[in-house]
This record gives sequence, structure tokens and C-alpha cells, in this order.
Amino acid sequence: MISEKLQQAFNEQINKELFSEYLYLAMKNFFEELNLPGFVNWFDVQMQEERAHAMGLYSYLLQRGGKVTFEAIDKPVVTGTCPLSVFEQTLAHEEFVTSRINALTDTADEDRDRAAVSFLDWYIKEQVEEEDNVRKIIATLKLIGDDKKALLMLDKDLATRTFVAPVIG
Ligand code: OFO
Repeated sequence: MISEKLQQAFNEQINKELFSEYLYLAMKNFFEELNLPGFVNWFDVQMQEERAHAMGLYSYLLQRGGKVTFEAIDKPVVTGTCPLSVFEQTLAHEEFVTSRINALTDTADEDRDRAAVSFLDWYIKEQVEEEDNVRKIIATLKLIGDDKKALLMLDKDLATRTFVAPVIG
């Protein structure tokens, strides 16, 4: 059975993933206001991914005989004021989530909980992909600069992103 300490760390991470979903909803709304449907779609898919990440941890905790507990989810604040700065905020957030996943894995490691370490490996790999996706969009936005036509082309591209339910663990 999972230790109390690891159980608490899992519950904290479930909260962080649900906060990520909420933050990306706020960012989706930011792009609704800018009338950029492709960006709206990108954040909609991102939200769904975060929900899947939370539910993956939730199901795993139950499977291990743990108890799920809920805390308040922080208020999401979009500090970015343009597409580039919103994506820079997204990258900073993903880097924070990566550090939390690493800390959760360290806790599982200290417990010598091999099953949990192996389960969390999926999340470690996922974070590499998440950060890479966002970095690529930031690089494109920097190339675009003030070119509105190019921004609309990127918007078209981001409209093609679809949610594929991940197989976690
Ligand atoms: Fe759950 O990966 Fe983003 O936050």
C-alpha cells in the first residue's frame, strides 16, 4: 500500500493538474477575446490533456488503495498580454509542473515504491513533450513578430490540433 506521505504528494499533484486545466481555460478565454479560434482550440485540447493527467493520478491512487482528498484550486491569472507572452507564461507553468512531477517521483523513490516510480515515468516523458510543444510555438511567435498575416497562418495551424485520450502508465 502507498505511504501517507506519497499519498499526500499524489493528492497535491492532482490539484496541480486541475489547476493547469483551469489556467488553460483562462488562456483559452484570452484567445476567445482576441478572436483567434486556432489558439482557442489549442488551449481547449491542452485543458483536456490536463484533465486526463489529473484523472490518471486519481485512478492510480485509488488502484493503490489510497485515499483521494481535495483542496481548493487556485485562481488562474493570465499575466500574458499578447500571444507570445501567454505562451511564455505557459512554458513557465509547464516547467513548474515538471519540477512538481520530479519532486513527486523523488518521494516515491525515497519510499522505494517501485510501482509508483514506474507509473510516474509516463508523466516525466509527457512533461518533456509538453515543454517542447510550447517552446516550438514560442519560437514561431518570435519569428512572426508583428506580422498579422503570419499570425493568422499560425492560428490556422493550431486549429488542427486534436485531443487524443492518452494511455497513462
Ligand atoms: Fe499536466 O502537463 Fe501540463 O501542466
